[in-house]
Amino acid sequence: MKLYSCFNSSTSYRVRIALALKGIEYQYHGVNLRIGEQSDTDYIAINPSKGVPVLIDADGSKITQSLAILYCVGDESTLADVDLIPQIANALRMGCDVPHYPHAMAMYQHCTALPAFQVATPQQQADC
Ligand SMILES: N[C@@H](CCC(=O)N[C@@H](CS)C(=O)NCC(=O)O)C(=O)O
Repeated sequence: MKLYSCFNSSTSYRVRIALALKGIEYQYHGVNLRIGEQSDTDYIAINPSKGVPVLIDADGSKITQSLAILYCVGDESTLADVDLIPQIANALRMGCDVPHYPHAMAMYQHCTALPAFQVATPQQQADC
């Protein structure tokens, strides 16, 4: 299985969390959105929409929408957290007043202490 991902893409981050929660191993392919690698001819052949993430299965099946990937690999009970954690991480990174929302912060702190969430963070990716 291959995952095309950008380390600081929230849609990639949610897929990395879901794959880690399920213990699914994959080859990581970084796509640097900052320098426009999503528009390289080779990458457009993989995803004509010029975005990440893309998951390609061993049989060549390809999914180019993060929510569809979550649906295929996911567990309904974790989908909300998997979606929300990257959004909270971005909000914190951008200096938003997330601590004003104690339930969201509690969920963030609980989830980010779990190994599957930790291996998926932007800082842990090869292209960071
Ligand atoms: N609906 C898509 C949206 C994916 C998306 O917006 N990806 C962003 C990164 S978070 C992207 O690849 N942007 C390309 C660009 O900035 O040119 C999904 O959920 O997978």
